Amino acid sequence: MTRQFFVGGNFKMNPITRKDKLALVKVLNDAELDPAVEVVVSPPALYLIPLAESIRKDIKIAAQNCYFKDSGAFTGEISPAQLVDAQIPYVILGHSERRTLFHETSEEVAQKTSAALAKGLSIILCIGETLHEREAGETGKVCQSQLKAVVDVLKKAIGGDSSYPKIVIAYEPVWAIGTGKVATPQQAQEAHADIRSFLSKAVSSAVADSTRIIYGGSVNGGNCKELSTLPDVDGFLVGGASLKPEFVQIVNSKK
Ligand code: G2H
Repeated sequence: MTRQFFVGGNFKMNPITRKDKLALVKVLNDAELDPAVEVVVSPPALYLIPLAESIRKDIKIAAQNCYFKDSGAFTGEISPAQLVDAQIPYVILGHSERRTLFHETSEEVAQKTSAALAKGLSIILCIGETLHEREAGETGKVCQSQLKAVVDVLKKAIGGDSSYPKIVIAYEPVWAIGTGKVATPQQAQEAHADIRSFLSKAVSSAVADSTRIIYGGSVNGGNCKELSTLPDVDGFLVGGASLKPEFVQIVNSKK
């Protein structure tokens, strides 16, 4: 099964000025990007619509989070329905910064995933273990339990397994995020193969075969090429390096 390579840029709470944003858009708009790659960038909520209006149309936009309700008294939140209305096609859910700093549980991430899928959004679903969990030999167990929460909710949701083509799983070991400490190719391949094998048992071999599993955690222009050749690595979710011109090199890592 051929899975389309996917590269996401997670700008997190950057860039902080309109000028920075414009410079970044110009780099991307002027770049020669591999047309075979699906490219998605995810700015802070404030910039979603202006970025969608100014960036080239072959680059898609993702929100960095959303709530599970459509509307109501939920100060500070954005709903899946509002993202759809704003023509934003993707949302990142379950990023480790949301799980750790904002105490989101796997059950909440699953609830948001289900609500976002029901509105027609595509999801970049982040999972991954902490250093402590890796050292305790719990990488597989942690990733599976984070993923199982979503699998369980989708089993009961309308549409069920038919939702999986709209989910890209981002394996992001927490110890590699923003630390400059990237997973070795062997660590990444092992974790991705393990996630795929879990999907095969928990959902189906067809879903396991077709679901894109991307790697995130200190990906840059220097390490992307080797990681891109791994059989179960279908792309990247890039943080720090997505704010720099080297993001173009990461998009083109298969070229
Ligand atoms: C992981 C990644 C993007 P960075 O959070 O999601 O960030 O590439 O800065 O480690």
